[in-house]
Order: sequence, then C-alpha cells, then structure tokens
Amino acid sequence: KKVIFITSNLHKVSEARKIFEENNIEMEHRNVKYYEIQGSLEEVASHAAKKLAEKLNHPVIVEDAGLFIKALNGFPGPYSSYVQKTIGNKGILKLMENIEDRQAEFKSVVGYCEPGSKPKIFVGVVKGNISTEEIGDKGFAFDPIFYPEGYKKTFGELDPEEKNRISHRGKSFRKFVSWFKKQQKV
Ligand code: ITT
Ligand code: NA
Repeated sequence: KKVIFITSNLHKVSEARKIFEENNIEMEHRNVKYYEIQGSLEEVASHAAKKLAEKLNHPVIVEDAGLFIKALNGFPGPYSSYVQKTIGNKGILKLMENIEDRQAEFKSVVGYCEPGSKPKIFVGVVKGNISTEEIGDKGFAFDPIFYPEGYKKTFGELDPEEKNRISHRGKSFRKFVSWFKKQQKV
C-alpha cells in the first residue's frame, strides 16, 4: 500500500525517502498547498493529515517540525519555518549572544491518516545545544547551529545517513514505519 507524503520541503522528502526505501514502503511525494492551523506540532500534524486524507481520498503523511530553544522559552518552536525564513540562523545566534544555557531540541511530529479514519501521530525528539557560529553545509535550515547531544559535530557537518540515525525526523518516521508494517500484516 502506497503512502503520499505531502510537504513543500524537499529536504524532508530526501531524509524520509531513505527510511521508506529501507523498509520497502512505497512513498510518493506531493506538494499540495493546504491551510495550516496554529497550534502545537501535534495539533498541526493531525489536523493537516485528516484534512488531506479526505481531500485526496488516499492515505497521507504530513510532518510538522521545529526547533525549541530552552533559554528562549521554546522559541522558535511552531514558528520555526517563518523564523528561519526571516531572521535565520544569524538572528537566532544574535538572540543567543551572552546566553550560557544553549540547550535546545528538535521535534518532529508525523501525522498519518486514512480517509474516514482518525489521524495518528508519531513523535521524534533529539536533544542538543545551540552553537555560537554556523558550522557545516550538509543539512538545511537550523542544522549548522545545532549540536546533537554527545556529538562534536553539528547536524550541518553530518552525512545524511548519520543525521537520520539520531535525528528527530529519523525517529518519528521509523516509529511510523514500524507501526505501519504491523498494520499491513493483518
Ligand atoms: P512543510 O510544512 O511543507 O512540510 P516546512 O519547511 O514549512 O514544510 P515545518 O512547518 O515543519 O516545515 O517547519 C519546520 C521548520 O523547522 C523548517 O522549515 C526548518 O526551518 C526547521 N527544521 C525542521 N526540521 C529541521 C531539520 O532537520 N534541520 C534543520 N532545520 C529543521
Ligand atoms: Na509548514
């Protein structure tokens, strides 16, 4: 059975595609514009998955993600996409100047829904720290300013496979995949 992954973000697609391929699940990417409610990542992902499953009359996946910085009370969180496009990494580093507590986490929420059913969500989190400068050019968006816990490299310095192994997105999509495979057997 095929799943349609709806996103405007091609970086998400390439990271997720590896996980689908490793598990022999057929995934088709589509960039369908839709209205995103305001709310937590969980609310946004489940609402969008439900809406899009009915609209396309097909099982769909969406993913809502964000970077939550502790010293900034969780900012940019649900506003990550907008903040990345406006103040960017330089703006975040500026806000973090002279702040000693660099703790942050990336969170990814996968929303899955089949037409006529309730949406399900799968959450992945990776803890880490905000750097003091941008390092690495391998990932996207906030990757060059995020040190995953236990690593001396930023996400921007990791190969895609390495990032996937520990990332919020790797975790949420692997959770989805393991649930999805169990469903297929019945
Ligand atoms: P769609 O909603 O169309 O899927 P988007 O890019 O708008 O694409 P989100 O609403 O989930 O996605 O925004 C999350 C933002 O957080 C994203 O645009 C990036 O700026 C940032 N982000 C999410 N995951 C990231 C990652 O793995 N590495 C770096 N930045 C990330
Ligand atoms: Na979005």
